[in-house]
Amino acid sequence: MVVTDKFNRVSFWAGTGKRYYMKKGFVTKVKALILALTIFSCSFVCNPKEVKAATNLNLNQVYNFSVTYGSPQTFTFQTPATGYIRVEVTVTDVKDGQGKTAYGNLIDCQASVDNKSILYTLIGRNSGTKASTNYAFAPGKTGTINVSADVSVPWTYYYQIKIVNETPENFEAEDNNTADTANKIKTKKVYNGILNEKNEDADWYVFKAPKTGNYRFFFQNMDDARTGDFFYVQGYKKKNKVDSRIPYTSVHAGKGWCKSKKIRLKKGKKYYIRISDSLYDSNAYQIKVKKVK
Ligand SMILES: [Ca+2]
Ligand SMILES: [Ca+2]
Repeated sequence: MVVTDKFNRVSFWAGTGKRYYMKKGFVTKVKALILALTIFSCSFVCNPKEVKAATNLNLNQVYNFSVTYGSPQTFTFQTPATGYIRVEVTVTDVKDGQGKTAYGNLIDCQASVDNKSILYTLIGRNSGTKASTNYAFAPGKTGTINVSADVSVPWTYYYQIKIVNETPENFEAEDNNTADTANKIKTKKVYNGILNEKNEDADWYVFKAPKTGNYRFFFQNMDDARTGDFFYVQGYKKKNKVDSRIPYTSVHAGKGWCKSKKIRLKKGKKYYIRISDSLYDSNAYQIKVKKVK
């Protein structure tokens, strides 16, 4: 936009985001406008990646795209209100410069949420579907997927993207990484959660005893036993006071429900559980609490 300021200078915005100034006597507004348009159009030609808006993808929808060498593609998505996500990518076909099916070269696919990498893989015609592991994030975070063909051949790679959103019942609500943001749990319900990559996630839960009595907490590692995965649980009498009745204990895949000792609580007393430190990435788990004799 061309304007004249109090110093009698003509200025205009260019596509580069800069404001350019000129003396009014030097150039007319019309000339400034022509120059602005020239620089703006040049910015399109010179920096196509900067001005091309990324395509936003919906969850649980299959998208078909194609990519060629020298034209990397960027997509965005938003993390869901509940449940967990994973990104799935499949190369469905590859054509060479003559339009014949080609094999051998791979495309590069990277996905991240909030600058945390969740997928980095090379995919070809025979790779099948490559998927990230499952991740639980706070709602409304922006995810990014970058796809590129890095080998300098005139091939076209056809591929599919699906961002899967699974929504188990009573699923944890991130961010619950501190006692202050603990998720509330009650008896007679099973709660589901996922620990993202090791040392990057902790899930806090708080239980408020509805009656004075004994309670027992149960934890289950939902990963396949063959993964050898485990995570840790720790009980807290208060937000910052660990309880030796539920010491820092590992919960292993394939072991079913692991139960705590009896915890005696007065009516209205809060008790905290911290689930953390999964050995590998994306450890799914369940937690429940029962009143016992
Ligand atoms: Ca979590
Ligand atoms: Ca968490």
